Amino acid sequence: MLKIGNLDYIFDVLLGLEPQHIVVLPHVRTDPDALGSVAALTDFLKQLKHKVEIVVDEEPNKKLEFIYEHSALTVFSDEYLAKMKTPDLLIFIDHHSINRLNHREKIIHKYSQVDILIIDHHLIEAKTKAEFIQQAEFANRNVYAWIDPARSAVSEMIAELFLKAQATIGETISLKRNNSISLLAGIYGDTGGLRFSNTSAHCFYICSQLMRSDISIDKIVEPIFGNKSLRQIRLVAKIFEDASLNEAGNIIWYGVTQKFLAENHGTQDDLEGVCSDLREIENIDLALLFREISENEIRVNLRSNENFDASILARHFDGGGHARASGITFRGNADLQEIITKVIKKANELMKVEPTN
Ligand SMILES: [Mn+2]
Repeated sequence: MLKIGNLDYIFDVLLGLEPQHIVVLPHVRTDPDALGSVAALTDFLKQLKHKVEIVVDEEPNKKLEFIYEHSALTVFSDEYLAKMKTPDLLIFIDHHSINRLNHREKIIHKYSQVDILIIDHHLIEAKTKAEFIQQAEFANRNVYAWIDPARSAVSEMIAELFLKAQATIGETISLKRNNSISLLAGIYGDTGGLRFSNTSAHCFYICSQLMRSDISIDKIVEPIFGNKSLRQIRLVAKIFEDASLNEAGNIIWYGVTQKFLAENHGTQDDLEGVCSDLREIENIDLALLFREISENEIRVNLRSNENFDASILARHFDGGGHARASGITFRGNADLQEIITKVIKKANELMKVEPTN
């Protein structure tokens, strides 16, 4: 598993910057980890006297507002791009690819020589650091990266930056209560509330440090995992009712059409977490939720257990992610049923050759 950079390296890079204009870019469709790590890192940078902007692709889920309520988010538009001031540094958070920026890819093309700093925990496709840096979007600029797929969440990594700052330059940077809330929310999001296999001893240690800010954990758990409307629960019940199983009974899936959502007065936000819930059924090694986003876009969530590496299946269709949680996006005039058929066929094939551990 390739890792690039480390805490000490990125800490020194950040501390060495002259005060400057920084634009922070989390991945498209922000989740608790992207929002929590971006909010806390932005405050870290502001304490170092930088001028920082966070630019997102779309409005985040309102339920997650408690994570970033102390930060200003700008939703990207072409008007914004036209009057945007040239940044001195661009930061990728919780992803390491221009493909995860969606519309904001235009920022990278417009500022083709501005340095990029990356903090991420997703698996790296490239075999070596040299190969990684060779990607077209990184040409003609400096790239500073700390990418560690062994970390549970980028929020865990940003917490480490704060803890290192407290230990070394405590008078300049402090970890505030709202930073701890953002970071715990990020870790809770990516570990399913410290339940997934990415929850390491180190992750527990970081959480214990963040909990010292006197936080009641239910204030984080409730908005992320609870707080569901009856309408949403009923919609999810229909998905469970009609989900399909493969012959071996270890793969479960459901295709959500736009018609289904409209008939049940549902939104894409209602589907957050549903794939993980499907995976929790006994004997299920892989759960897939196919989501018809528009006529030209179908998105697939994949969740698995230790018997199957979902990222291998995702990468086969140009998707990506982690071994237990991955995603695929199909663009172009795609037929939901055709996509379901071909992804499930491949999943069944891989399931046969995948060694279990
Ligand atoms: Mn993450």
